[in-house]
Amino acid sequence: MSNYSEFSIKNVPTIVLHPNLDKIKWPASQSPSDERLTSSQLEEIVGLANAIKLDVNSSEIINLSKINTANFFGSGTRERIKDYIISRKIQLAVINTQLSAIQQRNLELHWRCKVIDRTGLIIEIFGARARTHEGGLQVELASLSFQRSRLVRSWTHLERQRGGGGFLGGPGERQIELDRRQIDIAIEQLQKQLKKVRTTRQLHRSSRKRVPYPIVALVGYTNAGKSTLFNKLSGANVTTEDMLFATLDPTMRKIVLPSGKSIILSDTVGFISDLPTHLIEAFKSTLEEVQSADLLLHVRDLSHQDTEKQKKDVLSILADLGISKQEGRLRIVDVFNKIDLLASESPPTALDAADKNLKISALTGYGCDELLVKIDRILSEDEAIHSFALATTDGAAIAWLHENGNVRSTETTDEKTFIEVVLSEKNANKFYKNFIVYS
Ligand SMILES: Nc1nc2c(ncn2[C@@H]2O[C@H](COP(=O)(O)OP(=O)(O)O)[C@@H](O)[C@H]2O)c(=O)[nH]1
Ligand SMILES: [Mg+2]
Repeated sequence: MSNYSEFSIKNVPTIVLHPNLDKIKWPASQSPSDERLTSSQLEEIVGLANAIKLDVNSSEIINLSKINTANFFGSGTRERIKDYIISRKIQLAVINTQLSAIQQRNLELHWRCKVIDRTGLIIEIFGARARTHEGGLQVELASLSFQRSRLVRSWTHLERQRGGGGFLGGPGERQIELDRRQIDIAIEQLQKQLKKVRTTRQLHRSSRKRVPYPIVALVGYTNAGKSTLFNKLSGANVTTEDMLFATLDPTMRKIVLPSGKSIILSDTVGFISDLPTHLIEAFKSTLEEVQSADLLLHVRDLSHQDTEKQKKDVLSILADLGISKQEGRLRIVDVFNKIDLLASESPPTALDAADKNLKISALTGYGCDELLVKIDRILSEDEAIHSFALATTDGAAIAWLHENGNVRSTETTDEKTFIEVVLSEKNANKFYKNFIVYS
């Protein structure tokens, strides 16, 4: 995954800890079918940390039989991790759970490094990925609500402390009440801004659509292999012009298909299991380009034991965004990845149904050429050659065809311009709707 992103926390030495709380009684509502293997939960959080280029030195499952209110971990674990942090000069600890503000602060004091929890990490990722003004505002809003919820928690804590005459009583309640009011004002302002931005969103979208290439977006679960595939497909033929494009937006690249047709390939954050509800809006805003895509490649980790459940989750989130297989012209195509891991075993049922062109290994490159051919075919499925006779003075229509179609020939007389052009069905309809056509 080369030159992929440039964030300030890039390459920070990091330790990732996944507290396994299975030994603690869970509410009955948590059905056993929702349980995922602890190891795949660890894998997911490491994948998330990698997504923003943290340098993960070490990752570990820590079995807990109870949670320490003040420090989250018991003292034995805390000391052991501290030794590791000091010896390896770790600067960031990511804990895959929800920490209270007090727990976070105490761990930071004890370990002398920055500590963030699952929600904190997800907010970092969304912040790094927010592409539009609206997306940025959404993430800021999520971040403020997160801060506010933690203020409330530490406030109750302080109140308890004062009752016992503790030294934390001093700055307490009043300051926190002020902080809270400030956050509320900021939240209110953000919500107003968001409302304004939303009303002009349609405008933004149509200007984005001016990119004269079809957009193919990679969607799927975290760790499915989207970024690996993105780099594989775009790595082979990156020109200087594409590099410029890549620095402007590292998650979108122009690639050329075997037919010579150019497309924009778009990588996405990916779906995250158990996404905290107050982050859902922010998450959706990272998927804006998905809504204007011409084709979605649903990258699936075929080696994952939950691959079918993951597929359902992804389709339901897409449906939430108003995207479904039946709707409109958008196509969703499953791409079966990590086939290299299955080679020796008997293939699962999902694989039997898979189009043989779409079994790939993003890592080894197996099947990637066939995938490009397949994309080519799907995108040209609804294309047809159209012949138009336009008024020669109708510069706008002629320019539009050049921009949105593949012009095969033109012939100009004083009055009329004859154009033969390959158009997708969508663009042909658009053209008939917006321009006067003589025949
Ligand atoms: N064995 C194998 N590993 C893969 C393949 N594709 C991706 N991976 C690995 O899966 C992990 C997650 O990949 P990544 O592209 O970051 O997933 P993303 O979260 O969907 O963007 C990385 O460790 C990749 O090296 C594949 O085809 N085979
Ligand atoms: Mg990725």
